[in-house]
Amino acid sequence: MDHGCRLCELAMARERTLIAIKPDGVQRGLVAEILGRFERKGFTLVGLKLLTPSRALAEQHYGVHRERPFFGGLVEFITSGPVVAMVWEGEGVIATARVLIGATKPLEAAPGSIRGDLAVDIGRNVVHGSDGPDTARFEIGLWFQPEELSTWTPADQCWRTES
Ligand code: DAT
Ligand code: MG
Repeated sequence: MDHGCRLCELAMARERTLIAIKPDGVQRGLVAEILGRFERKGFTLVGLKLLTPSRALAEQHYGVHRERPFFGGLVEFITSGPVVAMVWEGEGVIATARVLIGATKPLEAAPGSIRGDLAVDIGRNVVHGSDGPDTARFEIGLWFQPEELSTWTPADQCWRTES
């Protein structure tokens, strides 16, 4: 799809991903720590709310894992308390957020990544991030109404990106 034209550049710059601080991250008081890593990196926060997900939301969100043995426990966990759902924007944000988050198994996650620094158990890996453009679009639509997202440009954007 990307053939280097101005429209593609604009679409890439407006790329968005769904990041969620799971109940363990909220309970452990890690909201500012996790949110701050995306903020300090230079991405733009365009959606933010705290909610305890319904079972229906959780089952849709993790629908691709429906047949896996851990699905029931995963849904129980993600619905067990408040989650901080966020939408972050920026060029390459989907893939780069996954790097910032680190591997699914925290013991294998690189030091410096969120899971590498802050978690030890795959069932308590503190944060979710969309894994690709189609997933990101689906998950953002699932967690947020369009009017809950703000399209804006930080006043210092020219100090973050050259163009
Ligand atoms: P990720 O969250 O890194 O995208 P995933 O989409 O494969 O990982 O799985 C979603 C979540 O399900 C993951 O964050 C933790 C849980 N999970 C995945 N594999 C698991 C397993 N083998 N045992 C227990 N929980 C697992
Ligand atoms: Mg995933």
